Amino acid sequence: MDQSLFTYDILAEDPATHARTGVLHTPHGDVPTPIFMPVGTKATVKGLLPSSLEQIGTKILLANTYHLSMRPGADLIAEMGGLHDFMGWRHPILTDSGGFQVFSHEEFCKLSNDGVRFRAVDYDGRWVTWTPEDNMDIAQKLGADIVMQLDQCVGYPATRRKVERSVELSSMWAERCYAAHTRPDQALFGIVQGGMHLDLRLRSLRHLEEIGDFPGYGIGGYSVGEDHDTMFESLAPLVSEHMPRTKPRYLMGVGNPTTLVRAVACGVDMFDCVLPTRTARTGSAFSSEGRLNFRHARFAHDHGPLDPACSCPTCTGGFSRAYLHHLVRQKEMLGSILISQHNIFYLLDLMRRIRESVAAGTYGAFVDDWMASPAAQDW
Ligand code: PRF
Ligand code: ZN
Repeated sequence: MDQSLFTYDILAEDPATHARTGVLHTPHGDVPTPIFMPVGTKATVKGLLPSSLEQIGTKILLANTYHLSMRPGADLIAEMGGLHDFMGWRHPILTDSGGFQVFSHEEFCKLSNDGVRFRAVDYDGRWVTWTPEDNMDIAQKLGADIVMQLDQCVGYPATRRKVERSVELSSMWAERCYAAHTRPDQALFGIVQGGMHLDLRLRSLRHLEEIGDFPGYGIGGYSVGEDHDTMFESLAPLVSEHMPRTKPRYLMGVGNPTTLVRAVACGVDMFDCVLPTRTARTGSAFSSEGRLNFRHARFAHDHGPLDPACSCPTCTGGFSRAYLHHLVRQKEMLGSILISQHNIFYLLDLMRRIRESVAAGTYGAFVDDWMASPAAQDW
């Protein structure tokens, strides 16, 4: 299919690392890369207005096919003019297939070559059957700019046999998604699986390249219980040596700041994660000083802003740490809102600084400085 609406221009490549910076063109606007995509699973980034998301620099949002197909349903969203109109977001949107959510309840999930049968445990518990064609039908009704193939993600640790089977299934499903996908104003990305086994990852990638000309590739099956070094052992060679240079590469479900910095150095272009919003709702904030939890009594009398190094509306809006502590302790929704706003800004601003550094050819030094800073702690 003609996907000429989705060209990817690489603007600069860093000389010392595999990082690159570029622009992904979509029907709802351009996305600069590397980019972080805030997660709006149910067609809302919890607690944030679209205008706030714009204000803090969001370029593209992520939503989820599984959740939206359960409620309010893909037909209803199509009737309302598609996801952009429905949620009042005029900029690019990516929808994940929902495979990941389905498999997170493994005991209620039956796989076959033909697709997946699962219990919608987050909703009314009914059994749902999805073929790859069903999944593409939903994705095309929702109408996001970018949609992901149906895939199987396995946790860690897993037997090699199980990972191998997930690669086989995901490849079969990729082929059927590719054939079923017809919207020319929407890009379909394939997803590379293969767990921590580089040879299985390469097999998965080769299958996708044989199927056709995907305009971009997801990298699934990481951040599923392994430690970071285990992840980078296969991720680094996969991305820097084997994935096609001219296509965007999207590392799915990864969003802790240090992992972003390291993955960009391998050549990853896109990320999403619930971490900034989910942890905000427990009072946890990213900061230049590392992780801060506003439940902690040490903030009770603190006049300062959340992060003096941050220029987001929370940090420049006159809200003291003492006030944030009070809101979090009282479970006031404004606490979640203010910290979510800050956490998303923090990642978006980090990505902006990364893009500038890659464009300047100084990303090697950026990574070294980051790793030596208090912000580099693990989440
Ligand atoms: N597949 C899909 N979505 C995902 C993942 C995956 O493997 C992950 C794994 N980190 C997050 N989201 N379709
Ligand atoms: Zn801030």
